[in-house]
Amino acid sequence: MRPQVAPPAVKKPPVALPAMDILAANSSLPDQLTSAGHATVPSLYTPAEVAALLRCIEGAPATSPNFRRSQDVFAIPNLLGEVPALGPLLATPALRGVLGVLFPVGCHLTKAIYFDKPAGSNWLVAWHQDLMINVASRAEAPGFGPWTAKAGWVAVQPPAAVLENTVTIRVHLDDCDATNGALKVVPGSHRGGVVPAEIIASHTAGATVCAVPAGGAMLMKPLLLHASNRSTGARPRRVIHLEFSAQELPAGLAWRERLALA
Ligand SMILES: O=C(O)CCC(=O)C(=O)O
Repeated sequence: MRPQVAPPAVKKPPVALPAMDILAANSSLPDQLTSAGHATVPSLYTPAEVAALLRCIEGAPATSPNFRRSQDVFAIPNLLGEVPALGPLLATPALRGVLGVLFPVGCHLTKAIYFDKPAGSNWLVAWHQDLMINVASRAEAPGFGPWTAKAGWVAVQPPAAVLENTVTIRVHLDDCDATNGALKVVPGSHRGGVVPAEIIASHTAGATVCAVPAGGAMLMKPLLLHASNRSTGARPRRVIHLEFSAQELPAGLAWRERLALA
């Protein structure tokens, strides 16, 4: 009798969730964002999708003056303008599903930045809220201001309603915890509106660290107080920071990076 040989084990690739399951798995996100101002989606991208995102970023010619590279920081603002091939890789059914839950009437991308916190770097971010939006050019509109303009970039603080309508999705490309610069947040702090800079330090009791696995995403409202420590470990911390909104700007103002990704 011929010996029975077990067939080689086949490692199945992670299966994408059907649309109904994405909806069910993420149905509590709007409530979490309303109450705590942040939430975690532990597996938004599969390992293969993360690898493809990293290949795309690493393969981009780093000649643009917009790429900010130093020993401590590597950041690419206007990420999808600089590396357009990332758009289709990011717009998976899972991301579209989450956006559908967050913005049932549709939304657009308003900002995209790639951040690396290289191992051993000294980069940290002090407590702050994300108050500014990037616009194509300056135009006076009620409730918009103050303005800043730097190196061809025009930014403005919009009325709180615009910020309240925005959700940031930080896609983590590495496992991230307190040792490699995970974001710290003050849960619920977005509900207090804009906190004057001089009293932010007195509002950080109750801060929590948002650890996120590679392929996961951390979601937050821009008015949430947040910060990040320098990395103390040897692991990188690569993040794609995406901001989405359903908000249209008043006549004369336009989002600088507006893109229909969803
Ligand atoms: O990625 C970080 O560590 C901080 C980024 C941040 O605070 C921001 O983009 O507003």
